[in-house]
Amino acid sequence: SGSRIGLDALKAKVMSPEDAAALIGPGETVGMSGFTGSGYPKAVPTALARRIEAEHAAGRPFKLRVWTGASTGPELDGALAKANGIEFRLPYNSDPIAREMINRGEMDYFDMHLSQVAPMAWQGFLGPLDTALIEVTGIRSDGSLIPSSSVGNNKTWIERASKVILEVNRWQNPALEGMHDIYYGTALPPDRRPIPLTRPDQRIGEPYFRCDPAKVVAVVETDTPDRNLPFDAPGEDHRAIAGHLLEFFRHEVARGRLPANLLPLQSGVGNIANAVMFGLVDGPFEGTTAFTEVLQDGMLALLESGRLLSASATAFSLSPEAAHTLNADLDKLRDRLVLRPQEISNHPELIRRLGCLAMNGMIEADIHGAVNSTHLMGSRIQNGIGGSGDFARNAYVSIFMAPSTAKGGKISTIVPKTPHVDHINQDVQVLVTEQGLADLRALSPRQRAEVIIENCAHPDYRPALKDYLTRARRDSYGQQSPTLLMEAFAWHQRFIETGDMRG
Ligand code: 0RQ
Repeated sequence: SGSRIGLDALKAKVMSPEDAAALIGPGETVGMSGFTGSGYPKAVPTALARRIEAEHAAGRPFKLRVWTGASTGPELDGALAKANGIEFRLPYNSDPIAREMINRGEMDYFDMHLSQVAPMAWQGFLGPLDTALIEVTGIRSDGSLIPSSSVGNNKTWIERASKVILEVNRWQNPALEGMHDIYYGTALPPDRRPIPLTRPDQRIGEPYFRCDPAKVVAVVETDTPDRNLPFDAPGEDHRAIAGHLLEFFRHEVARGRLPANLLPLQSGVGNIANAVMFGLVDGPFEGTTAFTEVLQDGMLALLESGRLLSASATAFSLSPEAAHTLNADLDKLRDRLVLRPQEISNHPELIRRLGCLAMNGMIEADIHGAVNSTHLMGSRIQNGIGGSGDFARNAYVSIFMAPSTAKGGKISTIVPKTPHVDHINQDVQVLVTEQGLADLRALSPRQRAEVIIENCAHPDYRPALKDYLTRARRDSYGQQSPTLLMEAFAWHQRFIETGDMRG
């Protein structure tokens, strides 16, 4: 295959991953590409991890500050975390090695809203950005860059960094060219203007990243697939959750509260969100659209079925089989797909304007409808808030879902009070478990408690929740959100002590 580097000045900068890694010094802040396992640099981070290990073995400190789009892959977060080479990281992470280090207190993790990363970088208080390390599909003759399988924060990293290192990945499908929409109209206050997007499939920017070739210090050629982790096959619980949600949408359409083709869908990360999209393939809704952050297997199936007309996202997050399907069908599907910077895919202004139906997974919810998306037992990070906050606060309907129990029934995901809150009750309008759906819109906290326990809690935990609520309604200091402070977290403490919330 021919070279994907169309500019001679940059062909001259092709080098090995080791030589490129040598251009990054200890203490640097590196802005990496990568979003939910796609489009992340694969060769230079691995070489960098080897270099860091060698430096550490020689007794020399070497740590980086790492900024990304969202989660990456084992060659990036995994390798650098294993080398103990990350001092500070933002935002969303799902790498298991990095997760363990964060939970041991050995790595600082700033778990922020994904839409806010780029604007905060521009506001300046995240500090200077030394290096942008970005995977691309190709380099054009004018030096502009063909983005890869995710866009993330790449536009911002390329603009803000003092130097740029590019990985040109031949594995990425050349048909990706033209699918991206890079919007260059954002600014800081007082110069902000409305973002002119009124339909999910609309293009408002350019298909390429602008990049000053003089800033590019290294180009590395790779031929390596994205991480592409498989999803769990949808289980009984997942199918039940999808069923309740479809019933809810049908009901809302029948009541005239949603159009027959629904509103732009947002589907979160993980197995449940994926299963719900598969559920929509068999549902009655035609002519739907998606304005979302990641495009998982289920949404690809929905596109292939023709029920989803178009999808706007910032990244693919596919299993190996689905990545294969996408690559085979990309010529057919590319006009119906747009990949945008995460600042745009997750923009509160656009989510509110379009009226997204936000469907996100959760760790747990409490009886008043506050949701925890991130922390186990109040203190251990699982992944991060990701885009769930961007969508939940601004959606037309904000939905959270999970099986009613975790860890084989030892944990109830409906609890008296969640010890960590990502989404306050005002940002949670519908809760769904395999037991049923609770429509919380226009309910007071006391009314919510009854509906959530009745519709969503597992029968094994329902009596204990009812008992708690009865006593809270008798003994609580106030009756707006009845709570027994000394008992509220006892379920979590019991799990920590005995491995079972039931004791
Ligand atoms: O742990 O893997 O050790 O078995 O959490 O749980 O059931 O596989 O659920 O894959 O749908 O992920 C909230 C994590 C759900 C995800 C979360 C344990 C459970 C398992 C995963 P194991 P499941 P899913 C836009 C939207 C935040 C970001 C977001 C997430 C593991 O959806 O990261 O929404 N969301 N972004 O056993 C203890 C509980 C538990 C529990 C589950 N109550 N207590 N452990 N688990 N519930 C997209 C982006 O932002 C990129």
